[in-house]
Amino acid sequence: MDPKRRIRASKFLSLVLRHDPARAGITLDANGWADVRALLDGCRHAGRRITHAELMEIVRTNDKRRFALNADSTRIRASQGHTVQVDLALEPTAPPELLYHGTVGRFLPAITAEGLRPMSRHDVHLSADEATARTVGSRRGAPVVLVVAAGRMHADGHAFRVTDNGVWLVGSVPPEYLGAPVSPA
Ligand code: HQG
Repeated sequence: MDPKRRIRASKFLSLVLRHDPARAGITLDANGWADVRALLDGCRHAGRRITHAELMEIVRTNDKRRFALNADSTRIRASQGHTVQVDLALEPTAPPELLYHGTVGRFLPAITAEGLRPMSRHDVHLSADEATARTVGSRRGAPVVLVVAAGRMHADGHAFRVTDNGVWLVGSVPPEYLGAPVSPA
């Protein structure tokens, strides 16, 4: 599959499976799963034809493993990033001592004052390593990476979950758990 076409298709799938299932005329179940056949039919009707083989290739090769299939590959969901209400049914999990959040300088005054908030998504998204956080931040400009005292938060009773693709989720991060921005390597 041509890389440009693959990225375009992957972005459309993220839109449908995270934010706007109606765009492909489908619904997600309570846990965010869509029927693969219905999704492919819906994409075709929306003028965004993706073959079954292409979908499997996208799931397999996606750089951030954004999509997950169920055991018999009849259902698919986005592993994180939703704005539509879904329950990913992930178990609370003890996080590593430190997690990282990539953002940009213009958000720092608000983040320093009120901590990290989920904004339009369900949860604050945190990365297990600094390099990934830097990439996340760079979507919006010159990246700034914040260290989150996840171990201390967990000890204080905050519930963390980790998605199928290794992104850490937490409802919010109060300012007292945020360290000073990490300087670029
Ligand atoms: C910022 C992508 C002001 C926050 C990524 C971020 C990730 C605040 C933005 C996933 C704030 C929200 C999520 C506050 C947080 N005041 N700004 N109190 N608290 N912010 O896109 O973490 O590539 O909803 O710093 O890789 O950037 O799409 O969250 O800049 O894993 O698969 O508000 O989405 O995944 O932005 O990204 P987002 P995010 P994909």
